[in-house]
Amino acid sequence: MAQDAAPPRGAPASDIDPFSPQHILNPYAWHHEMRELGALVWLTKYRCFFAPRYAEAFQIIADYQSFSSAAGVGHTNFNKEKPWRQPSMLLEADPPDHTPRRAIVGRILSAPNLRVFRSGFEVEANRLIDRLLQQRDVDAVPEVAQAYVLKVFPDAVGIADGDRMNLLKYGTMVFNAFGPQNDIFDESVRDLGEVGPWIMERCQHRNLEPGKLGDQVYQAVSGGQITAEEAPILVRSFLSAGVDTTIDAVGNALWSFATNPAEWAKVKANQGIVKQAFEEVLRYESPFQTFFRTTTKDVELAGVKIPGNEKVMLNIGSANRDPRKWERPDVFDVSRDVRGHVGLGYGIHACIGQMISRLENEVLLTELARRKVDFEVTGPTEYKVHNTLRGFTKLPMRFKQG
Ligand code: OVV
Repeated sequence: MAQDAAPPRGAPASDIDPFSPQHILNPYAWHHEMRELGALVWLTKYRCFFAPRYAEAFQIIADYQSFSSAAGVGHTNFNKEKPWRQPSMLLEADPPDHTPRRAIVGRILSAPNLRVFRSGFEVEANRLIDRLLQQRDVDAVPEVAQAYVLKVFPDAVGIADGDRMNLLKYGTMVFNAFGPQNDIFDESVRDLGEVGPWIMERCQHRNLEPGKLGDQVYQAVSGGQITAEEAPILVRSFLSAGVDTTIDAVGNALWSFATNPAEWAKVKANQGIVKQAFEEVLRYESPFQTFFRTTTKDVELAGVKIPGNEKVMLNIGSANRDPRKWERPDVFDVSRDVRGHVGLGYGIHACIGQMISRLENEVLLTELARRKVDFEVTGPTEYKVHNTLRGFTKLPMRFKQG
């Protein structure tokens, strides 16, 4: 690891490129290296700080007054550069603007409001499992994770069937755009085509099934809580954030259990631990790995003075495997006390869709466990080369009745 002779601004420096395909595909070794290097590391290539350990990552996401989201949670600083799309009203906003929007959407995505969806998710999970037990050999990315999530989630939002692969193209772009404008970013822009307008059309009230989650956002317009112009942008957040992340979580869960059969045996023996086991998946293989905040003023962090309007990079995958916080962090252990993991963030910007994503995953895992289904990895897997998400592009698996 080459280091500058004089590390800028009192922090150790590294010339590593966290967004190179090699590092994306094998993240845990360089996470370890960065955590050992320091609590705050200056990335010479991107001219920004990186907080690789749990304590500072937590401090940053908890302190939304010093570490802003309104300048974007990607590498692009909206104070200096124009964002590629109209900013999210939730993700890319600070209080006070953020607060009422969060309250409205938070209520729509709350556990009590989602209860009506459970039985439908169970039906779809069981249909899928029937299919898997018949086929036996599948690529679990398209045939399990994508098939299930692209069915149940857009249905819950109230999006019509058809062209749902567009949701994946859009999500890929949205999450790659949180990284630097590298080749990975350029490729997802090229793939985008007419998907942007397609997404915005799906967000219009006339295209959303009455009573479902998207329509509920528009009901807040008639209630006077948000304006008619704001509603489609809020629905856009569902479609941006809710698809890829949950698909990756399903794939990462299947892989984690398949490669740790003793842990799956515990879940089969006691489905009461599914919830906790899924949280361990989020810690062990966090789908949303990398994002940024922007300092609102001079801030001192880990003894380093960071000037205002500077990007600070976080990696929750690294925080979730920091041995300063976790015992045996590289071990997948569904029995551990996983409370405090930051796989879904923390504080005012903690994942607002966490209850529906958990519901999707918990229902699928519960049904697999209840039916005593076993699954194994049967061939070479491939991870996505993606600026911010960790998940599989290829996951060959065999499912069988245990
Ligand atoms: C958490 C997240 C990721 C991507 C997009 C959005 C949110 C959004 O609100 O659009």
